[in-house]
Amino acid sequence: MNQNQLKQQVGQKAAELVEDQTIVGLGTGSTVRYLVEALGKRVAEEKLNITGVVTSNATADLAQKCGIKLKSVDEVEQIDMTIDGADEISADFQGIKGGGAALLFEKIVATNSKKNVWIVDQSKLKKQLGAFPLPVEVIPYGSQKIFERFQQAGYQPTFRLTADQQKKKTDSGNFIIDLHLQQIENPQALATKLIQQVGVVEHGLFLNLVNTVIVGTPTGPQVIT
Ligand code: ABF
Repeated sequence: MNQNQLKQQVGQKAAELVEDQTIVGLGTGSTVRYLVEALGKRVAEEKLNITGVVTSNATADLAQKCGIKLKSVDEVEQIDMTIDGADEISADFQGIKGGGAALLFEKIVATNSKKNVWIVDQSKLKKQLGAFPLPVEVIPYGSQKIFERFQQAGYQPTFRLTADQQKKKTDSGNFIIDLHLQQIENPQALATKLIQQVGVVEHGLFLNLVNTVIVGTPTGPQVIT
């Protein structure tokens, strides 16, 4: 099975977990695309009655196309379950997210959810975090100063760029600086250090947040809780 088939496998498996009359956080990325399409099918065919809370403009557009009712995170009491992708998951269920530049809204939705489920293909499972560049969302004003401080700290920073080599803007109009750390010995310590930097809005270390991981494998989806 290729990577897309594994993504489809877990997206469809996660859609089966969604209960009627619930509020579902919908993440961002190509794996979540399969989830949203599968949920749209259930809404149309089974009359599944759910409300989606999105984490990016891209997911909002897709969910609307799939006929899923949407509300903002501030319009719901609490989210029953959020299903999202991830870029890396360590053996102790810590994660790096933000490859899709949606980490801020993803973390807002995740921290307002009763339960978080990540859907990934096997390639995302790592012993330790860090091989995937860690995204850090920064406000534009003063971002060059933050970038230089990250350089001095040895974090090997790069600004996330668009196809035409402009600094990419997130849905909130911020920049992303990716830190090429290779390995992160102490994610909690790094998370604390990053968030203390004035001008840093949020980072892609998702720690102690996920409850269930669904992993796509050639023998079928593995649900790990
Ligand atoms: C999103 O899922 C992002 O945080 C992360 O980058 C992405 C993984 O993307 P994909 O499913 O396309 O591999 O939550």
